[in-house]
Amino acid sequence: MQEELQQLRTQFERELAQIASLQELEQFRQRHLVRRGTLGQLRERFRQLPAEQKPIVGRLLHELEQFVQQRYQALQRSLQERAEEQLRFDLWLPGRRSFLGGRHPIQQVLDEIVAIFTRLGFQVAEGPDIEDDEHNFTALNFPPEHPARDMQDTFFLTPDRQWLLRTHTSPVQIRLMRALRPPIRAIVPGRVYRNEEITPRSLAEFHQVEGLVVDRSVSFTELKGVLVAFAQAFYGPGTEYRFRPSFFPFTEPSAEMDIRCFLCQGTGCRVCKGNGWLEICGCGMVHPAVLRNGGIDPEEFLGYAFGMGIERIALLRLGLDDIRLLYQNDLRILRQCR
Ligand code: 2NL
Repeated sequence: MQEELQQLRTQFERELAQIASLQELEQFRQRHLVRRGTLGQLRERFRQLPAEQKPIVGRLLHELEQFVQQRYQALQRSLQERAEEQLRFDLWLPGRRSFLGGRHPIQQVLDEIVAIFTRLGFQVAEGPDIEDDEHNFTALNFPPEHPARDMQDTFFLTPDRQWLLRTHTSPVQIRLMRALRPPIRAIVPGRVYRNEEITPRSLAEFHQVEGLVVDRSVSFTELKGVLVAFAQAFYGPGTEYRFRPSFFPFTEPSAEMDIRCFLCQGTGCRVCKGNGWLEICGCGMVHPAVLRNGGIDPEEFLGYAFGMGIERIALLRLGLDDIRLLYQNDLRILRQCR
C-alpha cells in the first residue's frame, strides 16, 4: 500500500497540472476527494489494515491527503480569480480616448486669414519681435513726439529708446519695401506688444495681421475689393460692410472697415455695443513719405495697406467677452474652436 500511495501522489500531480477550469477541478474532486472517491476508499482500506502497519501507512496517507487538499485549494483559488477577471474584461468597452493637441484659437484665426489672402495672391512675410525706433516709428511717418512712442504705449528695451518690442507688424513691411522691388503683395501675421494695462479688453501682448500691396496702378477701389473679398470669405458670403474715414500716420487717405454684427444683425447687442456694426480692420493708401522711406518712388508707385487685430476676431468667434480667457489655457475654452 505504501507503494500505491507513492504512485497516487504522482498521478494526482499529473492530473492537477492538466486542470484548466473550475469544471475540470470539480470532476477531479468527484473522482478523488468525495467519501466514495479514491481517497475515501483508501481510508476505508486503511481501517482494515493490521494494527502494526497502521502507524506508517497512516502517516503516509495523511501526508497524501494534506498534499492533495493544499493543491486543490490553491488551484481553486487561482481558477476562481481568473474566472472573475474574465467577467471584468469587457471586449465591447470603448478604448481610452487619447487627447490630441490642437492649434490655439488665435493660431487658427491667423492661419485662416493667411489662407484667404494667399488665395488672393499675397505672399506671407514675418520679421523680428525686437525692432528699432527707425523701423517701428520713424519710417512709418510717426512724428518725433507722437504719443504712441510714449513710455505708456511702448516697451522700450534700452534707456536711449532705440530698441523696443514692435508695437505693430508694420516694420516688417518697411523691411519688405527696402528688400524687394514692386510689385509687392504681402500678408504679415505676428505678435505685437504694447505697454497697456491688462483688462478684459486689452493685453500687453497680442496678434495682428497686416497687408501691404505696392504696384504701379493700385487704387483705393482695389483695396476695398480685396477687403470685401476677405470679409465674404471669412465672415460668410453676403456679409454687410461699410467703410468710414479714419486716420493713421502711415496712410492717406485712411479708413476703417465695419461689418454687420453677426450676433444681432444690426438690431444692437452687447457684442456690438448697441450700434449694429463691428469694427474689423483699419486701412488706407500708403503715405508717400512711407513709400519713400521704404526706398520706393511715390511718383512711380502707389500702395495700400491694412491691419487687423486677431484677439478681437477670436473673441467674437468664440462668443467670449474677456480677452484674458484666451491665454489661461483652459481646455474648455481651447476645445471650443474645433
Ligand atoms: C489697425 C490698423 C493698419 C497699416 C495698418 C501699414 C503699413 C505700412 C504702410 C502703411 Cl508699412 N500702412 N499698415 C495701414 C492701415 C491700418 O492697421 O487697426 N490695426 C489693428
